[in-house]
Amino acid sequence: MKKIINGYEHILYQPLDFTRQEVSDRASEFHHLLKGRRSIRSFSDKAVEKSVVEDIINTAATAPSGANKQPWSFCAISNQEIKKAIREAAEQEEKKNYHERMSEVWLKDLEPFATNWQKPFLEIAPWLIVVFKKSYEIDDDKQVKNYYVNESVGIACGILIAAIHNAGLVTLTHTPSPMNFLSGILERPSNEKPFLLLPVGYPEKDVYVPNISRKPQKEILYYYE
Ligand code: IYR
Repeated sequence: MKKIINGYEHILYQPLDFTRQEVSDRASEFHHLLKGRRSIRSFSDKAVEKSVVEDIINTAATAPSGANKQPWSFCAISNQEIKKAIREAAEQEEKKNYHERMSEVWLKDLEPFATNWQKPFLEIAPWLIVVFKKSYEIDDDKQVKNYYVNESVGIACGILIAAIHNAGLVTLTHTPSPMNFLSGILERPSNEKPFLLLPVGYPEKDVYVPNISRKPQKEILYYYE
């Protein structure tokens, strides 16, 4: 079934046809699944198949985006030398962050997470996914701006993180700061800026995570019925 609207072809949307019970069960089950997600900083070097990484990234790329411009690129890195170069560059910046650039308040806020400038997971995790945002496209040497780039790429990253967890893998939303070094190491074009770095793999055996909780519903959900 096709229609021309505004001069453009439209196709009939096929909605998922669940019963009320299925809707209710699926909503609850998905919440239960994602409730178990945790940011993990200690990885096993256990391999993850390339096809899995591909499925996860293709899932992220289903995200809605401003005018469907899909203003993202995903770099999937398993090459050991490149991972090492990324670790070294990230640690160089993080060392400055922890020792010079971060405020006392910030360092205090991070204490529960037991973080520091060292990032061994960048070499140990079997894959690093670096998400780049494209503020503009280069068309015949002209710059054409994209829309709602941060929102679009942020949504894609959210879906990426959900897909990683759904597959039984773990990740960390890592933003070494500044992270321009990623453009150089990965030789990305000038219209791409690094947005997020996610190590992907299995957790190290017996990994501990901070005993922190999510805000109660009454602090985040306001009904207007
Ligand atoms: N980028 C640093 C510091 C850091 C900052 C925040 I906000 C965190 O939630 C966690 C870490 C690092 O990766 O260690």
